Amino acid sequence: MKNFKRYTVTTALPYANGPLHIGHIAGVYVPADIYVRYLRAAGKDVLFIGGSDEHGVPITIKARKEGVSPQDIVDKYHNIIKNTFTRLGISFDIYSRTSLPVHHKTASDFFRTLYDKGKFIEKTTAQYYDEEAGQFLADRYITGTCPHCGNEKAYGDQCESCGTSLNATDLINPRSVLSGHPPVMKDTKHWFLPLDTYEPWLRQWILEEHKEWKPNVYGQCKSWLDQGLQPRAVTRDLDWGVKVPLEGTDGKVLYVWFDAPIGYISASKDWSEQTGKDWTPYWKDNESKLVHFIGKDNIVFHCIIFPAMLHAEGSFIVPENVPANEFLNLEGDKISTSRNWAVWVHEYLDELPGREDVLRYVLTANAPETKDNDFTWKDFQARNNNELLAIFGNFVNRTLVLTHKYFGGKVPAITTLTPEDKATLDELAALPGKIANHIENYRFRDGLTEMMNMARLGNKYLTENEPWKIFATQPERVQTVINISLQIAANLSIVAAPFIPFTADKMTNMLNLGPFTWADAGRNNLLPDNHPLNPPAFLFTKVEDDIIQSQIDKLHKAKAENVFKNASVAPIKDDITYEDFTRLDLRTGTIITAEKVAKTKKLLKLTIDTGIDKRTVVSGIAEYYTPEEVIGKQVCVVANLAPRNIKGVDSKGMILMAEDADGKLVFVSPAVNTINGATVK
Ligand code: B3M
Ligand code: ZN
Repeated sequence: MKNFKRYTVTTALPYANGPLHIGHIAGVYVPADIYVRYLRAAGKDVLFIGGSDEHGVPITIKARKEGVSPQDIVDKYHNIIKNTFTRLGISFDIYSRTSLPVHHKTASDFFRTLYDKGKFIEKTTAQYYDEEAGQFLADRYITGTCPHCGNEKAYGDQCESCGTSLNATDLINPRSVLSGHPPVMKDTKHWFLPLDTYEPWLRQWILEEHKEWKPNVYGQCKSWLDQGLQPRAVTRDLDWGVKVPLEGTDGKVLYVWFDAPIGYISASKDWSEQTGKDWTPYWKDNESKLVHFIGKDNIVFHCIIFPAMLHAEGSFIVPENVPANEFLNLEGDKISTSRNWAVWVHEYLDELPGREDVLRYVLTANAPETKDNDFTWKDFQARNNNELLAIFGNFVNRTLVLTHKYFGGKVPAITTLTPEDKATLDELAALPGKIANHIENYRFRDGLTEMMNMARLGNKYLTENEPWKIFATQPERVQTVINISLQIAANLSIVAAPFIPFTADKMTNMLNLGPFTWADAGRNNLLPDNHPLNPPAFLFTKVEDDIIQSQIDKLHKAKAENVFKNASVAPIKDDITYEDFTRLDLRTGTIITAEKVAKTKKLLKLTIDTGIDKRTVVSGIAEYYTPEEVIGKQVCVVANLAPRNIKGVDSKGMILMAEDADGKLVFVSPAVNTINGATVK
C-alpha cells in the first residue's frame, strides 16, 4: 500500500436542521474518528475535517414552518451538533460551516473557475413559478394530487403515499406550498455539469484503479456508470445558498450538493485562518491521501460528482478511498427523525453521563460496515456489562488493585518467565499489527474485536495464574504475573485509544505514564521496574435494567407523542361554492373483495358494493392494510369520480381516507353501519 506524507480525512457535513442521532454517529463519525486517532498515534500528519451543511431546501422549509430565518435554524443546530461531537470525543481539527464567508467565496470561485473553463452547459427550462410569492418553486414547494394513487398531498419530487418518484409536472392540480395557489410555468436558465463527459475518466479511475474500494461502494459506482451519466444541474432558483457568481442571476444559488463538498476545502481554509498552517498540500499534493467518510446515500456525490468537479477544476487531488457505511436501524425499525424514532446523541450524553465510550464501543461493534445493522438497548446493556465491564474493566482493575496490594503501587520486576508467559507475550506482540491492519482497511469492527482480544488475553492470563492465591507462598512468581499483566494493560491503553479514548485517557492517568505512540504497542517493557502507579479507578459501571427500560419506554413514548406534535396539516384549498360541492356524489359502500395490485407496494384493488352497483376502485392503502383486513368494511366513496386507469386497473371512484399525523391512512366511515348507497351530505 502506498505510503502517504499526509492524510486529509473528511466526514459528511450534517445538515444543520436537526440534532445528531446514533445513525449518523455509527455510520460516519465514530469510524472516521477511530481512523484519525490511530493515524495520529502512528505519527501521521492528519487534517480531520467536519462542518455543518447549512444550505438546501429542507432548511428553508423548516425555517418557514417555524417562522424564523434559515440563518436562525442553522445557527441553532450548528451549535448543538458541534457541541455534541465535542462531547463524544470526535476529534476534528476543524468543525466549520457552509454559511461562512470563506465557504461562499471558495464555492463561488470554484464555480467561476469551471464556468470560465467552459465546463458547464447552459440550459433554459420551464419551471413552476409562484407569481404571488415571486419565486420559482423547488420540488418540495409544490404539492398536488398523485396521478398514481390520488394522494392529494404528494410533493413535486415524490408521493409519500404510494412511494412513486414524481416530476412536479406530473402532479394533478399542483399548488404552491408558499401561496396555496396554482403555480405557472416560467422559463429559467440553469448551469449543468456534463457528467457524461467524465464517464471514461471515472470508469478508469474507479473501476480500474480502485477495485479495493468496499464492495457496497464499488458496486453502487459501477451501477451508476453502467446506467450512463447525465448532465447534472449545479444551480437552483432559491434565495438561500451560495449566490451564482454571474451577471443576471439574482434569485439563483449553487445547488446544495455542488457547494457542500466544496465545504471540505473551505473548512480547510478556515483551519488555516485559525492555525496559520497551510491547507493547500492537503488538497493539492499527490502525496496526500484524501478519504471521505459518508453514509451510503452520499456515495454518488462523493465518488462520481465531487471527483468529476475536482477533476474538471484540475488542481485538486481526488479521493483515495470512500469507505461508506450502510444504515443503522433502531430496535428493528428504520431511524426516522420525522417519526422521532431515534436516539438523539445529545440526549444520550445528558441521560447517561460518563458513558461516551460505551456508545462509541457499541456503535463500533454493531457498525453497519457492509450491511444495515440494528441497535437495541438490550444489546447495549449486554456489551457494557459482559464485555467492557466484565472483561476490559475487570482485567485492568484487578491488575492495578493487586499492584497496590502487594507491591505498594510500584511495578514489580520480572523474576523468571515460564513458556506460558512467553506465549502470552508473543500473543501480545502480534495484536497491535492486526488492529492496525484492520483500521487501515476501514474494518473497525474487526479492529475492535482484536482490541478486546488483548483485554481477554490479560484477563485469561490473570485468571489462570491466580496471583491472589499464591502470593503468600510464591511472591516472586506473583511479581512476574503482575508485571506482565501491567505491560498488557499499558499496551491496552494504546490500542484502545482510537476506539474508546476517554477510557484510554483514564488508563494513562492510572498508569502514570504515556500517552504512548502506536510504535510502542506490542512491547513488553512499557512500564519500567519500580515505576509508581496512580490509584485505580473504575473504568466502567454496570448498566442496570431500569436504565435500559426507561430508554425503551422513552423511545416508544416519543414516537406516540410525535404522532400529533409534528402533524403537518395541508393548507386549506381555495373556496368552492355550494354548487361546486353538490356536484360531488358521496355514498356509503362496503368493500366486498380486495387484492394487491401486481408490481406495486401501496395499491389494493377493491370491489365495492355501493348499493347501486358493484365497482372496482384502486386505493393506495396496501402499506397500512392487508386485503383480508378491509373486506366487509363500510366506507365513503366518491361515486361520480371519472374512471381512471391506475397501474393497469380501471378504477371508478375513490374511497375517503384520512392521513393521520404519523402518515398512516385511516378510513373515513359512518360512525355506525348503514345501508350501502346512502348519500353523504
Ligand atoms: N449534508 C447530509 C447527508 O446527506 C449532507 C452531506 C453533505 S457532505 C458534503 O447525510
Ligand atoms: Zn401516490
